[in-house]
Amino acid sequence: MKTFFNHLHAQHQGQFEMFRGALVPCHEVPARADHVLAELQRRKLGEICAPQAFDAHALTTIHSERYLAFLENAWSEWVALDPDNANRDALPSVWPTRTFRGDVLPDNFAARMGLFSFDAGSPLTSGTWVAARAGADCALSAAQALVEGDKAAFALSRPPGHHAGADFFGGYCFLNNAALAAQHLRAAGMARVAVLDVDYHHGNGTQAIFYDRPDVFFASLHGDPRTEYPFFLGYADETGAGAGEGANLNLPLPRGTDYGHWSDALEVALAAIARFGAEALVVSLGVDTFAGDPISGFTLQSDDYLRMGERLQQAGLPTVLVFEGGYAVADVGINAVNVLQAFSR
Ligand code: 6XA
Ligand code: ZN
Repeated sequence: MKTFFNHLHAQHQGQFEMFRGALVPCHEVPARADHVLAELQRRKLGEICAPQAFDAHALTTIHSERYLAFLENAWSEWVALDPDNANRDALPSVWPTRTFRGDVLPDNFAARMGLFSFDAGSPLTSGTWVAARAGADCALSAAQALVEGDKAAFALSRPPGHHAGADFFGGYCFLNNAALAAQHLRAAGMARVAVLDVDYHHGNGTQAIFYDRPDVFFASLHGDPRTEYPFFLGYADETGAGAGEGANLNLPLPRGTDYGHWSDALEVALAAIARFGAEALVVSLGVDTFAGDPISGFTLQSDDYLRMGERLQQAGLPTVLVFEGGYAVADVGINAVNVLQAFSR
């Protein structure tokens, strides 16, 4: 399986995130992707490819133009406010919650940061746009590899994507790589595409992007949002809307879930994807389900990722795997590559 590696990922290097009431060093660090790349190379697993450059139109299929324009220019606006800002990341601190207006685009930069985000855990840095943009190219290139006949492809990039919506960032995510890949497959003629999100956290952005669409099925296994981030989406009663009714499946699981129970939920998701009649699969591959993950609550072991990869492969669909979360940095490469290796066998 080819890996499309984002060689610009380290341009996004946040310093601090707001976490449990304090500014703490970012969990989402460049070493994560480097460990995955090193492990792929160590096991000689497939070719490492540079992504193809896609034009802006590929992004506007998923993200709003005003959000993309904001993201692209945000760093220069931030530094223009105060030259000292060049040394500190931008974090939002005010949001339009219920009863406020979301239709007005304020001039004030802090206000626009809030309009286009949903948490204070996702620092916007000097290289965020460049890294996220190249990551989108990786996801699109992986999808294009399927269009050209490859059975599977891996997009190895960060920042991750599944929390990013059509016009907001959050949860360390800026551009929704999995959604971009799914949409690319649709545009290339695959009538029905499924996104399976196995990250510990619910992929609220992906769900929202496809919620009213009958052509893209979204299934997610994740920590129960009653206790786990992102809290405000990911419940079992979210089944899709309008023409998309029935094309959304959430399988929230309690903290402490091990692979035995997790894989029961995986069977439910894969059965639903098979019933849906997907012609291709996009997997949001977060490995923060690992027992050693510092911000998550499941108890998967490294060997379980081999079983996961084997089972995903048995679904028998052309598959794009997109790297998402996973913060036990020293184990992230082993766990992610276990999935890929078992998938490739
Ligand atoms: C709250 C935790 C963000 C979770 C990011 C993640 N700051 N999402 O791994 O999949
Ligand atoms: Zn996650």
